[in-house]
Amino acid sequence: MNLKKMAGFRAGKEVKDGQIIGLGTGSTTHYFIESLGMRIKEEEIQVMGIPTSYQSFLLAKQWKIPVTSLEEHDIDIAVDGADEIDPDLNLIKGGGAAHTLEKIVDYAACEFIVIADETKLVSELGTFPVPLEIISQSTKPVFSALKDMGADPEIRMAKFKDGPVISDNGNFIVDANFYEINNPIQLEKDLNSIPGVVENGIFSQMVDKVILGTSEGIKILK
Ligand code: ABF
Repeated sequence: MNLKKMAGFRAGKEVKDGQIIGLGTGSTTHYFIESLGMRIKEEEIQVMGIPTSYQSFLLAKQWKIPVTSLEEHDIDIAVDGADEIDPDLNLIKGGGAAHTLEKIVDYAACEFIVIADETKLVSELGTFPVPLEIISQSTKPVFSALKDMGADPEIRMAKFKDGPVISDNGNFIVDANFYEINNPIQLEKDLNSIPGVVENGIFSQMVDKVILGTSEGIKILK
């Protein structure tokens, strides 16, 4: 049983005819976009998507989901993945380096739904390093500020390109390992106050619902 597929397809059922949908990024959201495309084809529902990355834009095109923008439409529901989910439904995101646009789209939505398999649930955030999108010229002072905050930062290096990962917005990604995060709400604010940080991957107090694929079936967390 593919737990990510289970969660993605269950989220597809949440969408109502006529809605504007934030299309998240990642391997779980991949299934959600597929399920939306199938509903458009089979049920002829009229929806539009607002992508959070080149990946979700291309998938939307592949599944013939009409695409729009925040300039033109407000978002009814955003559906997105996560790297870690804590008991208060705070998240770490950005493993796919798309967290800046994900945060803009997810936070703008009337309802923000997270889809994940059960491995993403943690008792406390921080095992997964916090991704930060940064302006490349700010690397040295950003590293210094992160170390002062107790983190071990690393520039994310590309696998199929020499040098660093470059985000969809043309910036570097830094993975800051805090090991344990006691106050994600404060840390989300503090990280964005470092000059050069475009956006960080902590998403606190914004999730309305988590659809979790588990070996015992779908679980809904609110
Ligand atoms: C995106 O998808 C990212 O923010 C996050 O890194 C990732 C979640 O992982 P997965 O590919 O397992 O869905 O939402």
